[in-house]
Amino acid sequence: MKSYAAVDLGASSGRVMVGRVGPDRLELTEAHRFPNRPVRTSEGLRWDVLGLYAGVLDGLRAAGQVDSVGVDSWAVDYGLLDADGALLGNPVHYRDSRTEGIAEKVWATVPAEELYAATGLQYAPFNTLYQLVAARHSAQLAHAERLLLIPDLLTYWLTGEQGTELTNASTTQLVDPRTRDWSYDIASRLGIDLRLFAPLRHPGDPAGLLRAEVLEETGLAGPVPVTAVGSHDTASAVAAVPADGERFAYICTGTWSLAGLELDAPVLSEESRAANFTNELGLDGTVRYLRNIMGLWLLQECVRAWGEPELGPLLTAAARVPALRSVVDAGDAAFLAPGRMPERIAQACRASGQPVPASPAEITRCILDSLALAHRRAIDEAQRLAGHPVDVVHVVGGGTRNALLCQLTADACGLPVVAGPAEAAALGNVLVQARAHGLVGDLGDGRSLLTRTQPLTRYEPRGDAARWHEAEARLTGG
Ligand code: ADP
Ligand code: LRH
Repeated sequence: MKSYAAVDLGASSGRVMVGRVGPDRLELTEAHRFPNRPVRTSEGLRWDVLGLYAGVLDGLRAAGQVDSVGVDSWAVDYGLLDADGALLGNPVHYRDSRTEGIAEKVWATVPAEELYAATGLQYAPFNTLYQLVAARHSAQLAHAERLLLIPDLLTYWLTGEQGTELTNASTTQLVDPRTRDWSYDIASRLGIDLRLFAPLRHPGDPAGLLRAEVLEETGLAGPVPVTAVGSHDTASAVAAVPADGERFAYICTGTWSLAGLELDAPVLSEESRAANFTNELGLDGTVRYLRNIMGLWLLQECVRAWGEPELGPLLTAAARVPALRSVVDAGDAAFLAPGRMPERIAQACRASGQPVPASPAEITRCILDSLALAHRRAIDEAQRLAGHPVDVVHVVGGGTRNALLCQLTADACGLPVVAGPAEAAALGNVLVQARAHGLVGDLGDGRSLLTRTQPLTRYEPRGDAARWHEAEARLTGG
């Protein structure tokens, strides 16, 4: 058996997981989990990246001796380094308001249609491209010699080596999904200097060795290699979807719901742009064709506002609330910013003339019904736009621990849901490391290993399609 440490930083928590891999065996244990709490400073919303790095070091110490380490995290955000390699400021959080109104400025130079045709990325205000345009006149960017995406920044701190891992680079909106290389034309028209980025590296590439200080701090015996993985957490999570064949859809449910398909080539049609589907790059030449849905962020923010009650009793109470009384558009970017979430959800229900949920149980039910409805729309539309029909929906990520959400998703989609693994991103991270060291084969081999070794739960649709159709019509006016 070989051991791999998967550092997986989600927007709500970071964890260091240990994957033990051997012939027909794959076991995952949690070495350390720590909260990821953004901080609002006088400058705006920032990631506490040093706190996260400290959590990573604690996690590696708890993990014990491993054969390699891989790092993945949420997408799009970055740290800037000066000429000495020192971090310039705290990385800006993608929910920070600095990108408001920036897209219109970008589209005046490169029309939205052209941008989509060149990069395949859905419009999201926080795509790195918009962040860089928003920061254009900042002193930090003026002094920056290097931009490292968050997992690449942590890898740099662990190893001293710099690179830009491709799956996460594809979320910058500066990569062409056909060539899987930088989109030089888009960058130059927007005045973005691609020399800021370190050379591209690919999942499976070596990313250096743990530095001597890191070995000392974690108690590990060197040399310990760091291996580039699908460093976008969603790339790692999709690599760990325990699917058989091609006729499947997936939903990565955590802070976000990322719902869509795995394809061989991007879909760059105007219809696809209008439907706001993205084409992110995955392992082995695959494309993640998906839509971002607000996800369990809606619930996380309500739970924060309610003083952090336990999820179990809240979900039990929500299951008793009548279904589909009120739904909101869980794809609406109006829910992106933090704060006052229960009021904002109630207000959206009031504005659309639906009953206004009041108690935590009612609001939770409204969120889960709305997420299931958004899952249904994304999966229906993805199949149509890509001409790629599916028979099953795989749900992975923290939301698989929410049985009500999984059942509602099966009901809404009218398809069986196979839920699990909950720690898909960490498993995808481990599988890429194991593969780089010759222990597992291609994407399909990894998936079949997961099917054989990980506990999965199946939810059958309960056949109330008309009710979901009616609820959808409430939102679309159709
Ligand atoms: P991220 O990687 O974006 O931080 P995760 O994949 O860790 O997100 O998922 C976090 C979400 O999982 C939480 O917001 C919560 O709604 C859900 N979750 C976690 N544990 C449980 C649980 N025991 N029961 C129900 N839901 C849970
Ligand atoms: C999920 C995720 C998602 C991105 C968002 C910024 O953690 O990486 O795929 O769109 O964060």
